Amino acid sequence: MSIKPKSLNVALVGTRFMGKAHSNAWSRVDSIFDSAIKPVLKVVCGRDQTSLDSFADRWGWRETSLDWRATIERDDIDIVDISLPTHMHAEVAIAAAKAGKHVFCEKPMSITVKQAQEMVAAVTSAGVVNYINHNYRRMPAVMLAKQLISEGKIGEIYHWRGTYQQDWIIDPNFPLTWHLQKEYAGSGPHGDLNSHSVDLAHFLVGEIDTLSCQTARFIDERPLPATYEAATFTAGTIGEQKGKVTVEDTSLMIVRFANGAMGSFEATRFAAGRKNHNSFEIYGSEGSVIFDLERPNELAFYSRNDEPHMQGFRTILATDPSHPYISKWWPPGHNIGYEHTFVHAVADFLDAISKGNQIHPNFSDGLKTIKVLETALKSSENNQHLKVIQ
Ligand code: SOE
Repeated sequence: MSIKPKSLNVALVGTRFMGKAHSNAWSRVDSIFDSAIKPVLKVVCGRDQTSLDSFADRWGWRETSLDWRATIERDDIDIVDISLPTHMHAEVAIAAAKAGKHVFCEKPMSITVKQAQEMVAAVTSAGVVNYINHNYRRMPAVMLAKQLISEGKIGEIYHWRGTYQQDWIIDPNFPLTWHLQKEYAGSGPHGDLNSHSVDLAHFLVGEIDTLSCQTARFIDERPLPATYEAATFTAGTIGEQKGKVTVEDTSLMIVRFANGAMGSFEATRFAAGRKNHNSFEIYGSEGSVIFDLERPNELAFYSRNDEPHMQGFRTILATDPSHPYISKWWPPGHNIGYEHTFVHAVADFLDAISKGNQIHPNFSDGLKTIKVLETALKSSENNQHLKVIQ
């Protein structure tokens, strides 16, 4: 007789783009992965009852609540999923940890290092599983890059080149949403996109020791939003009034890793034609790997140890059952994509709970990323080359 998996009740806080991506993952993970824990989509929390009811109906959340604090305190809630704008992450995560709930939190972790340190202290004191959703680690092609690096296939790493380019706010009439206001987002593409690249660099190359950063803003004022549909990044009707943009529009960062490698990070939302172009190149003494989210199932690999007449970048299609997660999905060549990385993350999160393990990146990993990002903003403000905050 098969043992029925234990079930845990999830409370989701936030119903925009990430609330949608997370709901999709929580609702699919049990069908795809044989997790020892079955997540129950118990309560979704939001600010407007009508849209909450529609969201809950669409995604199968059993209850709705306009009060996230009361929901977190409920004895029948086991996991809190934070899919909110960045400025709310710390308050909700700390409340969830203090209530003894496991915490699945969107990136970037927080607006400040201080907030991130308080989040780490709360989850450490509570002994709960905690995770920051830098989902791109869980693309099989990225996991393959990690495997090749760990196997020594590219040798000692000399260079990291990370770029994360989008173009969804290049229109001056895109409204002044929370993403463009420092008090809500902390920063612009630097926190939103470079946080992903820094996490990947930490995962694949190592810790960052010193850095220099420059940021720039291209559009200083934007129309105030009347309505805004986060899921499609499409500005709804805009108001007559204008407001000041208080974050950067682009960030360029040069770093020295603790292991001696050099790195560059570019984040922008003004690269026309780049919709979600997260890519990295890693060059080592024995070879190189290149990942490009516009071709998410592929990893380019070059080995100096191939016979000279055979040397050249090869494209590995990371859809073989030997590649992470693939055996749970489809036969070779039946590609996977962006949404699957969220399913992988919730599967590993549930696995960590069932085994009493940690999942990475956890809040301590996230704190390291926030330290790099905050140091970079200081570097940009003071035009200095700085050592990353310890
Ligand atoms: C917007 O830039 C955004 O939604 C990021 O916030 C996500 O982390 C990224 O995965 C896609 O683009």
